[in-house]
Amino acid sequence: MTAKISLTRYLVEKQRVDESVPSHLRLLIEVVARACKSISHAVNKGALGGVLGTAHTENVQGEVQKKLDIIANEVLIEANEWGGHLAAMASEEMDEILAVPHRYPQGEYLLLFDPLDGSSNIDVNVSIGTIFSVLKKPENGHGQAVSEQDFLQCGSRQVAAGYCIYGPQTTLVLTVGDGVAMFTLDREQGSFVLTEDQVRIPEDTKEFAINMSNMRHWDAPVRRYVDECLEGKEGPRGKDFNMRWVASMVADVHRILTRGGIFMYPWDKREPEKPGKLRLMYEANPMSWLVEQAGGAATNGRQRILDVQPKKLHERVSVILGSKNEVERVTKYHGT
Ligand code: P6P
Repeated sequence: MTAKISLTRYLVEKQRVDESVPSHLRLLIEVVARACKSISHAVNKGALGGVLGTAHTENVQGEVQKKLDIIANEVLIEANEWGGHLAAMASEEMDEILAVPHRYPQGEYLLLFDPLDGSSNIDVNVSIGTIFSVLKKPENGHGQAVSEQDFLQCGSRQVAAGYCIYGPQTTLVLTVGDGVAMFTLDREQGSFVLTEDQVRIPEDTKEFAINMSNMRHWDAPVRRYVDECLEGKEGPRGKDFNMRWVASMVADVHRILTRGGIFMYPWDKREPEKPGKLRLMYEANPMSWLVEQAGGAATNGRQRILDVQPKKLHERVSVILGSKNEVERVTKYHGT
């Protein structure tokens, strides 16, 4: 019986081998993992915990907040503010950044998160998740207060990224820049245990994920790609495709990391002034880094998502990610 590798042991061994996980970053990841365990517990209670339904408030995105959105946000803030590893946090659920209170030591990291992605699925018992991204606070002179500008870094500058999916299993998926590892929550031990390491996404796939109800609003390249998939064996692709759409990015990305596929939430004509629906800093960037670290690709149709220079904290982006050869095909169609 091989020894179970806990998240803590995985991180300690990484820290020992190549310093890719300095002690404060290890603390940060472990604190986020503990917060995800608490969120998983609240999610799993459902109606029994009185946590379903809306909170009758809206977030910065103008979206109605679910009670669990707010609970998850508060759990992550309370878990991370005292440890001395963070300078500030940013969340999909908060308009402004949140600097660590002065009563606690300030750290060198910035934590961004979507506390509960896919919350439209909460009340119908479909998988949801927490997405997180870690940046280093830029050296901007001693004593200068942390600002939103400090967060506006390309996704290629992330030092850790991951998500925790609350589904049939609660699984934490993490990269610190040398591959992707998956840790499943062992509820008897109360710890995350390594269940997959060096995850690889197949370069080809027969499965695409997109919200088909938006078809009439898509730009031509996306329409062409999906039409060719639908033409199946008789069409230019010479093979039949399957379709999935969970409407939880975490669940769709987890499936792609597990068996391949392509996920698309592209720009469309419904709100032409917005580049897309998904948020760059705490949805697209962490998911894109995970996908690239697993051998996949992630673009906005024209450039690598991790190279997009953010201008605003809550800015949106068009997302095409997953099996490398499929993402390259869609991106090529955008160039023609
Ligand atoms: P639609 C969830 O609200 C989310 O941000 C992603 O998790 C998901 O992929 C997408 O929006 C679903 O959007 O328009 O299909 O409901």
